[in-house]
Amino acid sequence: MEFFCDLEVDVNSEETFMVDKNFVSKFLLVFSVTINLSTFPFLVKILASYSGRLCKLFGKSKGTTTSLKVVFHDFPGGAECFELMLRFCYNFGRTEITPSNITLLRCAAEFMEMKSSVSGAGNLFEQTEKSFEEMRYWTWSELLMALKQCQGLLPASDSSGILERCLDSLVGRLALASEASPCPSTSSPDSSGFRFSCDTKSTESLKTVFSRTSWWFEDLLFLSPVMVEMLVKSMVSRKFDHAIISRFLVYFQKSKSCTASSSEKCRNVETVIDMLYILDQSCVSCKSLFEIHRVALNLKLSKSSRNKLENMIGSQLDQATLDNLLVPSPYGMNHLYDVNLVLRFLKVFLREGFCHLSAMRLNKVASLMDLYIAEVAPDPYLKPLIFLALVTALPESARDSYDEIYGAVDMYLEVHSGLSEEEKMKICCALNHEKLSAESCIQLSQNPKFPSSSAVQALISQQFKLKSLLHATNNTKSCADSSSRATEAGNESKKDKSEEQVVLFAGSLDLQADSKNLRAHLQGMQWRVMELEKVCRKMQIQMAKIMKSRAPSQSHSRSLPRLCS
Ligand SMILES: *[C@@H]1O[C@H](CO)[C@@H](O)[C@H](O)[C@H]1NC(C)=O
Ligand SMILES: *[C@@H]1O[C@H](CO)[C@@H](O)[C@H](O)[C@H]1NC(C)=O
Ligand SMILES: CC(=O)N[C@H]1CO[C@H](CO)[C@@H](O)[C@@H]1O
Repeated sequence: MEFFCDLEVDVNSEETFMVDKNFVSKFLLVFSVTINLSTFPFLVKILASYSGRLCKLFGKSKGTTTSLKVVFHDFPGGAECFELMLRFCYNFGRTEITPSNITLLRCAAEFMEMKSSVSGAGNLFEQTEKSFEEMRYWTWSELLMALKQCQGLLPASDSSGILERCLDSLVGRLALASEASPCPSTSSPDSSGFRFSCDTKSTESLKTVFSRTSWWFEDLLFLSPVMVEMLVKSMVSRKFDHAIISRFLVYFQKSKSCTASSSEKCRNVETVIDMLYILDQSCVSCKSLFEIHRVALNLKLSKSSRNKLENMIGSQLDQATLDNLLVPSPYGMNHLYDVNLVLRFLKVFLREGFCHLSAMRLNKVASLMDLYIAEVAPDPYLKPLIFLALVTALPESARDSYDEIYGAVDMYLEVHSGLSEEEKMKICCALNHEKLSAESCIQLSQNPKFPSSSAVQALISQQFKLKSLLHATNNTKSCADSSSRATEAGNESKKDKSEEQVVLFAGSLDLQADSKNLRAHLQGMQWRVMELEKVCRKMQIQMAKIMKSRAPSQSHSRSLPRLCS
């Protein structure tokens, strides 16, 4: 049967293939040119003999039309891939499948249903399958090329499983490389069996390790955010070193940010954040997180990614620096720095619970907050409640000294002179007076910006501190007197002096006095407090000496005063 018709195949509205009779011999594709085709049945037969899909289509229209148009909307890989598939057919299934076209052919084979039930043993699907078995012999660049094609063939490459195979192969090679002889270009003798992981931070070899483990970063910059996500998930499931993954993600984000449009940047940053979030957080550098945070300030990130980023930063707030925290306020807020952000960081940091946080980490954050509070205190727009929230965010045990806070409160009261007495009181209550040094206490007691009750509190606590210190010293002394008189006969006179002063101190304090007279009273007392501080310091030194001299026999010298009393 012979009839004239055109075979027109519209592939994804990209290109229209008009097939002419010369095509059979020349493998020529003519685009958008209509040529009558006398040998159509022959072409139909060839194509249909390989493709189940076309077979079904042509079968339906058999003999009834003179012009046939097939429209594919979602042909994987588009025109290029369709052409490869045609070549395979017109070459009667004899073709070489290489890493450069295997993924395209495989996707085409699946789409066109080119399987054994249609064309027997030589079908395209099985031929690609055989070639995939050779994957482990592919070179690195062949693998990269295949991966690149997979990216272009999404989502077909994902649903067919070839993307997963390529990623698996890639991650397998990287894991092998980072474990055994890492960088292909370096052949240092010490490289065998070397393994870098986040908890072995050998300072000396960090640089070489970095170049050894990061040689592939550049090669994978072509990945789209979706592919990065798949790669990282594959790495994580294969227990790939999280420190390296983390560095790759940061590198990826940085490298992409210079060229990308704002919406691309946003997607890149979101992906990087989401992936960093699934890693072991001890492998994610706080510095990098802040860098990402800075980039993200100008982007409209999703709420979920923003929260994740803040959570990651908050949980390692002890690694942050003052500069990191001085983030400008978001548009529309009138205070200078984004204080609410820092409060959110703190909330995350403390979420672990005080008992699970080491004192060292807590102290570090407290010192950082002292610096931060001092920095934001002069901001005239900073509301008392927010300032108070900053000061009270950490438990009192986090700070050994409240001197810095005293300085910040002083500054805050200076700038915000219009505060009500009640507001002032609230802020001053946040000061732990017992943890103020003598100097700060004295300054506070003379400071007209502070409510007088705060001044009283400062001095009472100072007095209390001295008393207990003197008490302890007295006990130690009496103990020393009775048990080791011989070793310190020469220091006797000094102790007598200090005892005199204790008496003086105890006799002159009457803090219940009327608060009008108080300031004058307190000022007069000031020098005595200073003197007593000096004495105390001397006594402490002496005490330490006594303890030392008795150290061999006393294993727990700290409880010495109590033992003797
Ligand atoms: C696949 O690529 C190889 C090498 O580039 C080529 O020889 C072969 O013909 C290609 N296969 C098809 C079906 O086009
Ligand atoms: C010091 O110790 C003696 C007894 O050793 C005691 O009588 C005296 O009250 C103590 N003084 C103080 C200030 O605790
Ligand atoms: C501060 C002081 O005078 N210390 C002396 C206490 O007594 C011992 C033993 O006599 C001396 O060695 C110290 O110098």
